[in-house]
Amino acid sequence: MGRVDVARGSEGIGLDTAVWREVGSAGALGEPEAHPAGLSFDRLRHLYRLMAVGRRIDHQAITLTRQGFLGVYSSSLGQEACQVGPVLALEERDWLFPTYRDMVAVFARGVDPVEILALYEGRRHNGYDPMRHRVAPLSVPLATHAPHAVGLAMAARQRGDPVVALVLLGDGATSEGDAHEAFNMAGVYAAPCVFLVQNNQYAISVPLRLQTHASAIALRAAGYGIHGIQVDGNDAVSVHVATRAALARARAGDGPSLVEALTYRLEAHTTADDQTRYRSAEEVEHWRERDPLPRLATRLREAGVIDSGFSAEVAAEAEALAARMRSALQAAPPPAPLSMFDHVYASAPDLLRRQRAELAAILEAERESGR
Ligand SMILES: Cc1ncc(C[n+]2csc(CCOP(=O)(O)OP(=O)(O)O)c2C)c(N)n1
Ligand SMILES: [Mg+2]
Repeated sequence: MGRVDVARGSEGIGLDTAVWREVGSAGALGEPEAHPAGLSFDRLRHLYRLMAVGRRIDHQAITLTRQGFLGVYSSSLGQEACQVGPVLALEERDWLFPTYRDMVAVFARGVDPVEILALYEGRRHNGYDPMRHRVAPLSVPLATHAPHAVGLAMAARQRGDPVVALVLLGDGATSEGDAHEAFNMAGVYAAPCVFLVQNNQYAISVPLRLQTHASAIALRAAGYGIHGIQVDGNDAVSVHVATRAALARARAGDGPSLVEALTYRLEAHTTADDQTRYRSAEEVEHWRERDPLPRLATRLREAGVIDSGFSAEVAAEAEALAARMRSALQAAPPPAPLSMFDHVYASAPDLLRRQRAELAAILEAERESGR
């Protein structure tokens, strides 16, 4: 198990308080500090609703993969607070840069899960319109979307457009050169970016201790001269409010932040992974007890924010969406083979044009021979 102690958060303090640690000017993590959350009951209910529905559609995606309707899927079970909390802190004009792990985050941004899953279906490179939702395509190459986000944020700034880019990336992705380049460039140019690292303690089978010898990923912020925060990523209120503060800082021109959200993925890396080969059932159980969804639900119920009627309403909404995913994905016709060449280049290079022509000729010959 990782060396981190995640069991902090604002539990026991109240829903009107968020807790996080900041990297101080001496380059060390400070003590956990409490901040006013300022969330209305409606906002808290919205947070819970998206997390609960997100969990249901995540599970549906796993089932659809087992049934052969998706090629592969990477679940975010247990990471719902990190997925929904930060996204709810975005303004409409902001941009989100997600990874393959972040279907629930993109759903929280308002994108139809059927469109999000087009990537896993292997049907299209990307199923939704990035410009319409201000959500970049799900990045499968680790951290390559981080420099893109910095570029977008810098461009927006030059145009006087108050846009902030929120980049989601994993603990393993922070070992990539692209992450370093993005953190550094964002720091130098005070780009309005927030890098939210979902530290789920594994990069596939590789535990955090083999990714970094540092005691926390947030500490890296000091080396780039940017703001660093470490927050309990299983505490939805804290991760939402901490990201909101980082976004406000970026929007005010005070530069980027690196937010490390401590969490745990309760499912295997993807549907193609066997997690029993690298971690124990006891370890997973330990984290299941810290599951962010029941944790939030209990607090909301105790505070009178939600009741059984509301939970039933959310469950029905989740079931309806899962049913729509099933019918849409099961009924979808196979993609036109030539569409794989679309949207790769603005103007295709010769080699790709030749490959396309070759495939078109093969398809035509097959059609003529009636195969
Ligand atoms: C540039 C690059 N190298 C390797 C891979 C293969 N790969 C896919 S996911 C993964 C682990 C990533 O771990 P982390 O960043 O912690 O994200 P998580 O999957 O835990 O959400 C690796 C190595 C890749 N997708 N891209
Ligand atoms: Mg990870």
